[in-house]
Amino acid sequence: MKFATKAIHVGNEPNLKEGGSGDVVMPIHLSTTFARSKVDEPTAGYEYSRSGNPTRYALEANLAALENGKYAFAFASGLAAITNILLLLHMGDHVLCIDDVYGGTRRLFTKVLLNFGLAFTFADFTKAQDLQEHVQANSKIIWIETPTNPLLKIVDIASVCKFARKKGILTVVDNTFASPYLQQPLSLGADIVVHSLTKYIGGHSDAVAGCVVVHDQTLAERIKFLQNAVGAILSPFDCYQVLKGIKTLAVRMERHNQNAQKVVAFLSTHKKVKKVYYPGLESHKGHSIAKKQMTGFGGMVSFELVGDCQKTIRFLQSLKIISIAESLGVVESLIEHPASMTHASIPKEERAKIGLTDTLIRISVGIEDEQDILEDIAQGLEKI
Ligand code: P1T
Repeated sequence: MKFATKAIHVGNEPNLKEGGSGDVVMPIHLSTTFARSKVDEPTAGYEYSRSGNPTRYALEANLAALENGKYAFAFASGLAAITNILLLLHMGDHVLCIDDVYGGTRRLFTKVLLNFGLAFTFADFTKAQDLQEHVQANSKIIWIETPTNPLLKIVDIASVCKFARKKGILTVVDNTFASPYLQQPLSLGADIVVHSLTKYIGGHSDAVAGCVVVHDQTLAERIKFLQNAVGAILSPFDCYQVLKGIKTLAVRMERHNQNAQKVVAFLSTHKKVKKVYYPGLESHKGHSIAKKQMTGFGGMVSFELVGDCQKTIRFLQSLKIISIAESLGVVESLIEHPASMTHASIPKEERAKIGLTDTLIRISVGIEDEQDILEDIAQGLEKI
């Protein structure tokens, strides 16, 4: 089955058996618990909704299919999914993380999990040959975001996975920015894929959610255990919302790609724009790797204006259709100032080290008419 078909059908198969209702949409199973006819055996396969729920299983089956994985687990947010992965580790273990990651991920690592005896190194290993100098004897996970948030760096997934596998280190790819439509890390050798479903996969700014996808059965069993033991599961209603969003993922991603390319072309030639970050640009350092491992360059674009931070803020506040808001990957175009919004929890000197300046702007190009998006940006630039 091809991607767009899987997105619509997997998990939503109508139950046409005797007694089945034939719904073409997975119903929302709100029951918190499931009755059984025998004490020692769940009669219909379900016990208690934290450990298993029909609507959640439908979403999880769909997500596993989209990522070409075998097992998926849905969580209450992207950060809840990320936390559950880190709970695979033990005190004293080390994580090597790409230096440019979502500010909330970095905050979780450095301000929460560090206190539980895990160690973290943030480094730019976009050139996979640089990995050797950063791994330690106790390294257990290499954490990749690609494209990264917000600088849109590209990490060579296949090369990193090859290196990690030889050393017995797990590779985790946060695939939120690409979505499984554009990139499938498990097929490139990654052990674990994580998503904030709040973004492209859900796509409509109406559900905060996350997921973990794996191939390996032993890993899957441990993650399932943690999902239940920790309890940060996704509610049946939100599972339904995400399943509904997924049905249009393929068409939405095509439009995000097209609209972003138009925005990039416009910004790249504008005299008030200093720099554009987009992996689709031939001048982007990771362009050839992006071309190899992605089927499109996505809807995220970052850029810097000529001038100072005040000018940057003035531009953002003069936009009319594009909303200033955190989040991304949704039908509406959103714009933000990472230094004071999504990445404000990272100390300024750390931000400076990775090149995240106070004049950086990140836009999540939505699927509105491209002309309206371009006109809004143009009128905003005229005001500064
Ligand atoms: O917001 P939540 O669903 O918990 O997902 C966290 C998360 C994980 N990974 C990446 C790459 C992310 O971008 C995010 C959330 N990011 C934003 C809210 C943002 O505006 O960048």
